[in-house]
Amino acid sequence: MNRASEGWPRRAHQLTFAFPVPGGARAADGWRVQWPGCAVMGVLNVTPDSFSDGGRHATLEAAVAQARAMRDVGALMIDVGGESTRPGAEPVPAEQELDRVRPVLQALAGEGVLLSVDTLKAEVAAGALAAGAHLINDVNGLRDPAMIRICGEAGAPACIMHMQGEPRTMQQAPHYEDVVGEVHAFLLEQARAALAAGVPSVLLDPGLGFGKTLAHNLALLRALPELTAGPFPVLVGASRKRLIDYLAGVPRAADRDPGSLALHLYAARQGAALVRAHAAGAHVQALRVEAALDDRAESARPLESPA
Ligand code: 9MG
Repeated sequence: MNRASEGWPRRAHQLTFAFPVPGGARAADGWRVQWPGCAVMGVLNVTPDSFSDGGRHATLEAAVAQARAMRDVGALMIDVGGESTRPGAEPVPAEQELDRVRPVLQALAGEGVLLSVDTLKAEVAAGALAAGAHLINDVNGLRDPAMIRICGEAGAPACIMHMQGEPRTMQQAPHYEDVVGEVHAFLLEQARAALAAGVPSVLLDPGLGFGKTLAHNLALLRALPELTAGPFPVLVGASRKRLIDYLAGVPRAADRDPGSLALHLYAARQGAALVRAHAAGAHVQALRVEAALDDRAESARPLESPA
């Protein structure tokens, strides 16, 4: 068994920012956020057609309340998205996407939580960073050179996700000769390009469900020890995805949190640094319990609190 799947020692992960951020400590090259083991990126969709919440958080107040709740239960960061990337989704104009995310970012600025923005448009990324976002989550993996330039100039980290095709058509006929090799090579190549352009740090993400069949998703999950063995923190996102339906027979997206949690705990054991989840509180709780059990088993240290 490899060390990552043994769960101990849980690796420390870090992201570096060129500007002060919540939870960041001053370092020689910027502000550093560090965490042990696997943390949670909470999903905050501000789209009317979100695949999981049908636009329930469409109003500013509801979105901000949801973000605060995820922060309060221990999510490391909140991922704010103004355009659906579910399979078959149509793109929206940049202006409209930015109009959805900007007020949420402005309302949450200074509220002590890292803010990521899920966008594949450079124009939206620039507007979001100006409005207070700390990190860009690009499902297009920084393929647009303008995206790399904007993150580099702002000194903001980026999450580089692998996607084959585009959301509208990506599930029609995904094809790879070697899904793990191709996805891994793409992520490393994009990471090198980003760092060379001044992006201070990156997260890598195999992009479950983005131009991938069930077999592709499973191959990538089984390759997590290899994907997480490198120097970059790896994010895994399976929350409420169709993959859970294929594995466990759960047709309604809103019913898929238990399966998502099981898959994310597996990913954490394989070395994932972050999981992207709708049910942030359940994930934080489960990851903490598992980490505490690992710690206790391996080091026989007493738990810090007797409760
Ligand atoms: C926006 N979005 C939806 N699913 C995602 C995933 O798996 N990873 C990342 N980085 N973003 C996602």
